[in-house]
Amino acid sequence: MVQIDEKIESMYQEVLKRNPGETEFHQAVLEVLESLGPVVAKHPEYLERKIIERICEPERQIIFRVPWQDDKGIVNINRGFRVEFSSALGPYKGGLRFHPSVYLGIIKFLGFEQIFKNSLTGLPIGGGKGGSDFDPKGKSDDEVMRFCQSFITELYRHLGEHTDVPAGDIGVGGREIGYMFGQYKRITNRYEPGVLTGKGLTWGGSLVRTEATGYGATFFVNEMLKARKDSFDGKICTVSGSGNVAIYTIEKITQLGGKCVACSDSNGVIYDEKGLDLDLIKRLKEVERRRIEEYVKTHSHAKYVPKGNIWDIPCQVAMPSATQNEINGHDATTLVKNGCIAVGEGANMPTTPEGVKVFLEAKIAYGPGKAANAGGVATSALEMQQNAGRDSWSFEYTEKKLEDIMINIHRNCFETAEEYGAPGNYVLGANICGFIKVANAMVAHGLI
Ligand code: NDP
Ligand code: 2IT
Repeated sequence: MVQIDEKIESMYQEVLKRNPGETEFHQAVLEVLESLGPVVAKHPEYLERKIIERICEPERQIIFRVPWQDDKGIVNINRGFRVEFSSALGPYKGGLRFHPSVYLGIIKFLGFEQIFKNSLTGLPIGGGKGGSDFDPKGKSDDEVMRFCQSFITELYRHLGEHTDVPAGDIGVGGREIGYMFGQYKRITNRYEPGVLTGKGLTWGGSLVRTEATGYGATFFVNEMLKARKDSFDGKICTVSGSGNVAIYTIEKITQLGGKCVACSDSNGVIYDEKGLDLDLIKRLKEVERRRIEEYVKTHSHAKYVPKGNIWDIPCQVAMPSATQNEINGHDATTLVKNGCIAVGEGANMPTTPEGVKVFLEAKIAYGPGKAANAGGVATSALEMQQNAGRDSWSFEYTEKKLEDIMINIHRNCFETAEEYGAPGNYVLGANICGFIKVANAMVAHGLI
């Protein structure tokens, strides 16, 4: 058992008891609670008001049936979720994940992380997350549309620009947001763009939202490198996944002078020592919805390793951008041994607790997801801002805002870590800085 402040230990035990079997949620809670000992020592009011116990209990959890018909006319039933975790700082905000592995424990870990991530952005957004165990892989556009329509036909009653504003996550991108927005509009008879983010550019979307998570994570790593008087210039980088976050991480790293040599999907790893051909990856993944192994059909010099482990490939910067717990203790040790000096988490909780320990002990620049990948949701908040003002901003203006937000998050995490006696520990910095703002709002709002 990891040592945590004893006052907090019993709170964690209570979380385990109240949420049996939700291992990812337990992991996310423990990681935050482990940072909070010195915070409650300084702020006894948080203990009196039971802020930690309250923050670990979602304000509302919605679980619903999603029936839909496939192209053969066969009826399918999936389960839908929306966990509205915290509205202390604004309307519930967070993505929807469509993946067969989704169950309540995954949505709760993501929703819990989202509270602190959204707080770090400095923008007025609370934390929530949702999704379904629906598997979009291999489904036709019509099947995806019917599923999305059924999903939103139940969820719409809980949404609203001042209430709860979903967006994308794994398996949910522009296509799915379009179908959900269309159905929301039809049911409510309201053109309410602020109800979903990640919309298309001609119907309320924001420039840079597509790029935001990957660009933001890369800006964050760039700041960590600058703090060590270093840069991306000439660095060999590996980026796991080949979805939205991975693609725009590769793009920004390349723009900043780094060289990405590997990416992946759940089937295997692509290694291209000449540097990844991003135009090809975009065409395969964004346009044709194919698997990454097809990369080698165009570039025969590149290698595809089925079931390969991307973290075995030597790199100086690693950007996990696929899913939770994709870097274990062994992978982290391999990365450090192979000369990795920085890790920026585009994905949510991609590193296991053992892996995190390895990175912290090696004192490499380690940017945890809730700080490093906050650029996606921050740009969602910018999309909401543009929707509220019936405005649309240029790419350059929006990207500059994103970069400033990431610089700010980095500075706040860096300074908080120093203030609490753990210089360079962005895990502690992010957890404490994210938590305090939410806790103070909760104290101000009274016992609700
Ligand atoms: P996408 O669906 O666009 O891409 C996901 C990628 O990760 C795919 O390459 C997928 O491979 C791979 N992947 C997913 N699940 C697994 C798994 N269980 N094992 C191995 N590989 C897997 O999703 P995003 O790029 O949007 O999301 C990636 C990560 O970034 C997630 O952790 C998400 O929570 C996080 N994130 C996303 C944000 C956003 O704005 N989209 C914002 C902040 C964080 P395959 O096709 O084989 O499944
Ligand atoms: O994990 C995340 O921050 C997201 N999937 C983006 C959430 C959002 O509301 O843009």
